[in-house]
Amino acid sequence: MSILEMMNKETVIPERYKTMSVEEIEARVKEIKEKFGTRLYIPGHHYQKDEVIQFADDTGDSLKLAQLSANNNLAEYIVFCGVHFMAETADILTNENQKVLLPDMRAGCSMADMANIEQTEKSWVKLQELFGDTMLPLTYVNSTAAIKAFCGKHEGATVTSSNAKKMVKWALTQKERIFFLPDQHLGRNTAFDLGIPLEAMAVWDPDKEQLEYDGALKDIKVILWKGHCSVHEKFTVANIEQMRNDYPGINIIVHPECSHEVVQLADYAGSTNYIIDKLEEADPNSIWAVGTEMNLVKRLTKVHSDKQVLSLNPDMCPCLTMNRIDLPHLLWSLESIESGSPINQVTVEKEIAHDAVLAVNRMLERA
Ligand code: CIZ
Ligand code: SF4
Repeated sequence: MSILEMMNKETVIPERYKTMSVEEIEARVKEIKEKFGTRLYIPGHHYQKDEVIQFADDTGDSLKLAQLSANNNLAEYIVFCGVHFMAETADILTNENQKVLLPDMRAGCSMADMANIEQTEKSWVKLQELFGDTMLPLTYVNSTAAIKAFCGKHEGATVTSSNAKKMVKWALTQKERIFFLPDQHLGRNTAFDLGIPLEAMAVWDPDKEQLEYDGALKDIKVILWKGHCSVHEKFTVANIEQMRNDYPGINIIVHPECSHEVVQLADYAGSTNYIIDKLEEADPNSIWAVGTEMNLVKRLTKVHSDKQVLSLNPDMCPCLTMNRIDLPHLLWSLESIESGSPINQVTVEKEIAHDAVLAVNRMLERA
């Protein structure tokens, strides 16, 4: 579902949640959590605000949270503090008796919205005219359930930023080339890490229905969908140069959703879990510039008070859609469960879920 579709579907949060004090909201959230006990499960993504994370039963990346939700047979209600595609994955992996709720339906992901299923199907037909049956589709988990289902149907799989390398390697044992959606940067950075030269990568522009590439088609190993994360694209080479100039000896660590140039200049690149672990292991007094979503960077700064942890871009804003989930929306969601009429339930159509599971399972079997 695109952000626009979600907004149209959305019911608006009642005014009274906006007038309650933080203390009142926190007290009610605690009360409902206690009342429901194990019947309620609140997973919180690393990019969520602290005001919400404090109530999370578990924190993690999208895949870990979806798996924890699926393994949690006691939870009747899963209030997913993250964005829409994560709640969809949780719904796909959980059983029919479990309801997945997203506290604010406007919490989408602009990257996931860059690949809709109609364009993807159309693009596939065009690309098959060029490449025949030589492509395997892979999609980053940051994509709609329909795109995951598309990959499932065409023998492909999902990937996360933690297992992308393994999955791309596997995909290239299945077919001559991969079609990687929707994040060109994760696709490019991963393939490059595996030794595939930039010259063997083409970018598919779904709006112009054009392949951006200078060379011979037969040499293309990776076809990258022209999508990106609007948060991570704001980390630049100039930011890195500035940091190295201002803080000699600084360590630069970035997420692979950043551009290839930024990843190449950084000292380390990896998923949210990788970044968290790397800072955990770091020497006291070391200095770090982190290129990922601000809520996580702020949390790392707080947790590692013995180190200096900065945002790679000092003018960075948090991911706006992640930030849609706040205390009032969390309480609204919990009270709707308490009243017996849960709102903002995320449900993936059966047929889509069936094919999407194929793509997710191909990843889980290998990574
Ligand atoms: O998959 C996730 O949770 C995201 C969005 C990033 C990561 O690196 O964990
Ligand atoms: Fe999507 Fe980027 Fe926000 Fe992650 S940080 S949810 S990829 S827009």
